Amino acid sequence: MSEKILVIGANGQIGTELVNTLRTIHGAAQVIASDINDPAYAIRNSGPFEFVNVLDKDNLHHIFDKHRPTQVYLLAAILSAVGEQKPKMAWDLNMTGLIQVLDLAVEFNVAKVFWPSSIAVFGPHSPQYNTPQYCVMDPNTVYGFSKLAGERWCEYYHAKHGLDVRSLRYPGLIGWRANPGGGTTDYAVHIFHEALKTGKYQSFLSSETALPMMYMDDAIRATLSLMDAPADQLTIRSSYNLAGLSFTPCQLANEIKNHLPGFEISYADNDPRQAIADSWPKSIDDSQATADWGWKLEYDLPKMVADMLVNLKNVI
Ligand code: AKB
Repeated sequence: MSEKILVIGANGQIGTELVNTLRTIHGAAQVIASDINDPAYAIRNSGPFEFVNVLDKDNLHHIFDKHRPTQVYLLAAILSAVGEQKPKMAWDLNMTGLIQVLDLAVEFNVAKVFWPSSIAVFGPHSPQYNTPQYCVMDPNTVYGFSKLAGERWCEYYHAKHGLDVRSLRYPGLIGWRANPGGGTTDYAVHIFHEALKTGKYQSFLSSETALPMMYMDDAIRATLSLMDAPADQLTIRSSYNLAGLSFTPCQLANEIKNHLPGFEISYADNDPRQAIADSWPKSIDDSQATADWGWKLEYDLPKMVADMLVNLKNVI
């Protein structure tokens, strides 16, 4: 059966990469990109596009009815840093948007739904190192607890409605094709842009703040592997831990210096994103993803930095 795939929130950091990969695999016409804003440059002319506001149920219903998707990726969300500036809006978008899409997926018999969760579901009392799949979870950002509640809704729709919904707890994502939009891990993308443009960067996180991160190629591969896995192999219907690699701003800067020896890093004091980062895990245990659907990371820090610099140099 040929797939018809609807990507909601296609303009974002994950969406622009995912849409292009899905179009390569399934054909451009089979992948409907949608967003509340004009299509991002990276997906503008590569296939069909619809304007969608996930908070507008009639609009969403019309799009489901028109395209009858077999798979839906719901990527529209407000991330951690912006979420703290607009807490009610973040809750509304992240929660109402998800529930409306889950309802429509049930109504239109969508075969599979993907929804991203995050390492932000963990909080200050979660184990900080090698954070397990199941542990204390007390997120203290609106983004974090909207993702945790969203995970519960996903598991609930799977249990009550038989909806095949799948999810990953993404670490911070690093890619050269698109910019991140308002997260705590954004420094790890901005640093590359500034290293190439100006040769220096001021990190808003302190030099020793370790966080789990992942190169976009690995993140897209993880997403598609999870979506391709046989349903009966999946033991987690909330969201799978995904580890990536853990490093500090200082370690990332040192790796960049191996390619750009004159690069200079400095560190800002008192950025509100520091407290968010301090409440998140430093490393993650993703052994369940490996056991259930064979997950294996490909990009370590040196490989990621080399690939980022080579590709970004050609587009900025
Ligand atoms: C953020 O920093 O908010 C996101 C995330 C880790 O989910 N990149």
